[in-house]
Amino acid sequence: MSAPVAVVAAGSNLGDRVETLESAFRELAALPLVDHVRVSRALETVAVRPDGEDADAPRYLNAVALVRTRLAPSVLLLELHRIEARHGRERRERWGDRTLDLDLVAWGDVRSDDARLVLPHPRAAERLFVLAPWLELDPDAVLPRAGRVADLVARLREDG
Ligand code: PH2
Ligand code: MG
Ligand code: MG
Repeated sequence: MSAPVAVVAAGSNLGDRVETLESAFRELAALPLVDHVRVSRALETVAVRPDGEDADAPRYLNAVALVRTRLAPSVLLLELHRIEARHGRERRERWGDRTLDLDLVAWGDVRSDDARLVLPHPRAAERLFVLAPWLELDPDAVLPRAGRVADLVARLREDG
């Protein structure tokens, strides 16, 4: 049986965003027990803050990687945090500007309500900057708990 697919969303709105995303995905692909990585195109997006879109903030580049891996979700998350740290990620304010954010959006169809790792990512269903690049890589993608990614994208585009 082939290894499960994890969905990793990347975002950067500080520094050399293209170089940061490319190098983060290279590091992801080089992890042990990661067999195969497919990366979407990068989208330029307006920063979302806790109180809505902020057109004055530096814009993000967002992309998604589909990762075939036998790393357990908690181990993969730890590795994502290590890659973020190597790219100078600082955690000061919630949803503040950052050199690199790597979120584990889904790991196979696993559902988890563990405080350290909620799966799927609790806000993924509302985020076009996660769902649109994911859909590009997999037109049949399903976000557990929320439904078909194609339907979620269509709904967000209608509302948006
Ligand atoms: N990530 C956030 C908060 N806001 N906005 C955009 N456009 N892209 C992001 O990746 C993003 C965000 C928290 O992780
Ligand atoms: Mg995030
Ligand atoms: Mg994050």
